[in-house]
Amino acid sequence: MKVLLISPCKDPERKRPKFLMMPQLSLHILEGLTPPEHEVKIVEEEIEDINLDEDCDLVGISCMTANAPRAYYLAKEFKKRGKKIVLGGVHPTILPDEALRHADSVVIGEVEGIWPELLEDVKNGGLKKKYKKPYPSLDEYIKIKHRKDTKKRLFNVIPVMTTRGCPFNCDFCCVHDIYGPKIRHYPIENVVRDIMDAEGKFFLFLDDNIMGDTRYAKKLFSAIKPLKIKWIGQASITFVKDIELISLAAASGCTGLFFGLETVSKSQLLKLRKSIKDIKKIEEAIKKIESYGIFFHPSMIFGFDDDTKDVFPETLDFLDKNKISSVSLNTLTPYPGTKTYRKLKEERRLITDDWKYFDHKSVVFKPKNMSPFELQAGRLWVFKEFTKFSSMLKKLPFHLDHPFYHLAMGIGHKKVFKNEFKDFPRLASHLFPLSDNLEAHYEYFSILALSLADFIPRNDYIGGNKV
Ligand code: B12
Repeated sequence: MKVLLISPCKDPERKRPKFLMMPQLSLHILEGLTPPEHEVKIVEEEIEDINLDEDCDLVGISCMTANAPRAYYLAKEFKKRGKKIVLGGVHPTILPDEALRHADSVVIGEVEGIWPELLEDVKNGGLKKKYKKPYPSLDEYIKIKHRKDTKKRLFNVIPVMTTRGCPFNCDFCCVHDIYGPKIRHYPIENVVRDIMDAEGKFFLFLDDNIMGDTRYAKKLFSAIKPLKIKWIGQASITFVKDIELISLAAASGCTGLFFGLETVSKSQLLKLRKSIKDIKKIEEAIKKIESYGIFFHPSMIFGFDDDTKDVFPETLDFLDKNKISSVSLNTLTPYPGTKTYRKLKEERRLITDDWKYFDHKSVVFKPKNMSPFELQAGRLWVFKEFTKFSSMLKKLPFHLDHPFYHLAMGIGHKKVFKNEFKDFPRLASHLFPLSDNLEAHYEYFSILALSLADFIPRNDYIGGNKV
């Protein structure tokens, strides 16, 4: 059989630059699990076009919520051409019945232990509607082919996984439900083998928290140290409390970590399930992490119920004060399957159910203490201020150990900001009844939004404290 595996982009009209796109891992795992009698082709739509008339028997499409509408469109087109369709990934796992309306079959959750059986079923004409095998063992070594193609993207970074599952159950996150509350590990020898097989130098651990199980993490870092690689990943800020762990991470080549910091609002921090809830302690943790040569990348969320418009200048002051070079700025997004989604739905605060807006940039609900438009514009205002050249240069003396990385990050962020600035009316079009006309006047609306957000009383703040 010929199997076509697709990762759809959110909007084919607005693809991101190829070099900024992180390579896929899930479809390469599917390819690795495919028995040799079948032929596999992988298409990542962010970087290449999809041929709807591709010669194939089965089309497998992976999607998150934001690109689900595009996945459903592609499913419809391939179905019209007589292909069998199977959908998998985060969104079909959360809403399998919705996904089934667009496909012949849905894989709920992880695909290990399912894929060869599913292919047999297609071959024998017995494809089932749903496949589910919760929390499979990760012991089998799956050889990832074609690492060479993926190496050419995003600083040549190669994606690798070492664990799945998350014990935390944050209100706005679906990972706990998808991968389970228990952390499951890949055998360390398989991770080492995967890294060696990839023949690369720079790796990204996709784990939600690479330090989630400290005993495993310590063993892993000791095992990869001799490989002399550089790596980045995601972690919880608690790990700074364990000096042995932080030293081992740094010695094994860790150069940067992504932290879900979420907010600098004192009252909101107390409500979140966070290990460090005090801003001063967070600032000390940042200094400690950086003292080990590890770059600190926080991810912030705007729009919690405790957030007022003050959250925008407060966040910017925090980023300035701590000389942060790179950051993810998100609006709170109530993903289906999360407590946040259920709460906002119950309170009738959702303003759209069009999944394409569920991307952390658009606002899809009514915030408590500001209008949806103020939330959307306020986030963009922080992004604008953060990416000013003057801000980048002011922080440069504090990044003399990695000056090029600091500047490259700054320039990359500026490019993303410019794209989002242009895209603002589309991202906000669902907030206005005249949405059809907005596209034509996007420049005008972007300027309006930014100047509106400029009313935020930034001068009232010094170092994050109102004076
Ligand atoms: C890496 C990553 C990214 C990368 C993706 C790189 C890439 N090219 O794949 C980047 C940075 C681009 C990214 C972007 C975004 N991401 Co992201 N991302 C992740 C992360 C950390 C890991 C995903 C991953 O690769 N896992 C490893 C693979 C092996 O696991 P998997 O994808 O789940 O695949 C398994 C199964 O789902 C299944 N499967 C998957 N696909 C298919 C397909 C078929 C046919 C079958 C049968 C099975 C199957 O088999 C796989 C193996 O078991 C997850 C967190 C997480 N734990 O999942 C968040 C996560 C998936 N992302 C999320 C979000 C919100 C986003 C963004 C909207 C964020 C933003 N601010 O823009 C964008 C959306 C991009 C888009 N496409 O529109 C959310 C998704 C929530 C949701 N309901 O959609 C997650 C869950 C994070 C979170 N904690 O909320 N992301």
